[in-house]
Amino acid sequence: MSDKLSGIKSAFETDIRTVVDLDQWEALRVAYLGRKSALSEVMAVMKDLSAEQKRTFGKKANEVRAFLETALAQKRIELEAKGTHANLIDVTRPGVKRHAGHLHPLTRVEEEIKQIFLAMNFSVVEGPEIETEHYNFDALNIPASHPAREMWDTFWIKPITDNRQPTTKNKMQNRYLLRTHTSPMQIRYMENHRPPFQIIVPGRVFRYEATDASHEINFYQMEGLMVGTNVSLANFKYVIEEFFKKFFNDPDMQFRFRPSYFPFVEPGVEVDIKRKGDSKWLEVMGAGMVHRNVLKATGYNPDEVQGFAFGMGTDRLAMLKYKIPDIRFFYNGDLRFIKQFKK
Ligand code: FA5
Repeated sequence: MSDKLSGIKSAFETDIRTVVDLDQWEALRVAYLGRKSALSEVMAVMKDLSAEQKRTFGKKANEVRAFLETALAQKRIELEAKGTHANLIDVTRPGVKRHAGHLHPLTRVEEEIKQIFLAMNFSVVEGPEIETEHYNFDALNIPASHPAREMWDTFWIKPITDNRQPTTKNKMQNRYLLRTHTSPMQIRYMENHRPPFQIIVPGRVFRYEATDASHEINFYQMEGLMVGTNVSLANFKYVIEEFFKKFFNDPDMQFRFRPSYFPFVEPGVEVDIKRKGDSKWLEVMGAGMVHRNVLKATGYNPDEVQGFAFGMGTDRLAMLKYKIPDIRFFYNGDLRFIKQFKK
C-alpha cells in the first residue's frame, strides 16, 4: 500500500513536468485526483484495513493528496501567469474601446473661461440660483416700477401661504425668483468684501422666454466685477480684450464698444467682436461702469471707489467657439452631440 502511494507520487512528479497548458493541467488533475484515479482506488480499499493500518496508511494517503493538490495549484498559477495557448492575447485583434466619461461642452467652456481669468488674478465665486427680488432687481437699481424689468422675463416662485409670515411689506421685498442673471452676485459680494478685488461668477440663470436656436429658458452666464480706486473703462477694455484674444486664440481680432443700457451700470456698453474669418460683428456681452446707486446700496462711497462689471452668455460663447448652430443641443441629452467634445 505504501509503495503504491509512493508510486503515485513519483509518477505525478514526472507527469506534471510535461504540462504546458490549462487543458493538460485539467487532464492531469482528473487523472490524479478524479474519482477513477489510482489515489481514489487506494482510498477505497482503505476501509477494509485494520484500525492500526488505517491510521498509518490514511495519514500517508492524505499527505500524498495534499502534495498533489498543492503542486497542481502552483502549476495553475504558473500557467496563468505565463499565458497559455488557451488564453494568449492576439495582439493583432482590434482593441475594445473603454467608455470613459468627459466634461459636458458647457462645463469645458466654463473651465476655459475660468482659467484665463484666474491667470489675470481674478477669483471665482458662486451664488444662489434661487434669489430674492431684492438682489436680482432692486439692489441693482431696477425698482419694481422700472420698465427695464421687462428686459428679464422672470420665473417667480409661488410663495407658500403661511400665517406666520411677516407683514405684507416684508413679504413683497422677499419675493423669491429664479435668478435671471448672475448680476445679483455683484451685490452679494460687495456687501461682504472691501475693494480692491476682481471676481468672476459662473452660474446658471433662468428666463421665462420662448426658446429658439439662440435662446433657452435655462442657460449659463459669466459675470465679472472689478472694484478699486481708479478703476476705469480703459481697464475693462484691456481685461476683456485679453480675455477674448485668449479664449478664441486669435490675437488679431477686432473689438467694438457700443453704448448700451443696463440700469446697474453707467455708462453701459455692449461689446462686439470680429474674429479672423468672421464676416460680421458678433455681439458677445453687456458691460459698463458700476452705477453709483449700486455702489451706494452696498455701502461704498462712489467718490472713492469705482468698478466695472460685465456679463456674458457662456452658451453663446461656446456656440461661437465650437460652431454650434443651436443652443438646444446643449440640453437635449443627445449623446451623439456630447461625445464630439471628448478631448
Ligand atoms: C444681462 O443679463 C446683464 N446682467 C449683463 C450685464 C452684467 C451687463 C454686468 C452689465 C454689467 P443680457 O440680458 O444682455 O444682460 O444677457 C447677457 C448675455 O446672456 C447675452 O449677451 C447672451 O449672451 C446671454 N443670453 C441672454 N438671454 C439668453 C437666452 N435666452 N439664452 C441664451 N443666452 C442668453
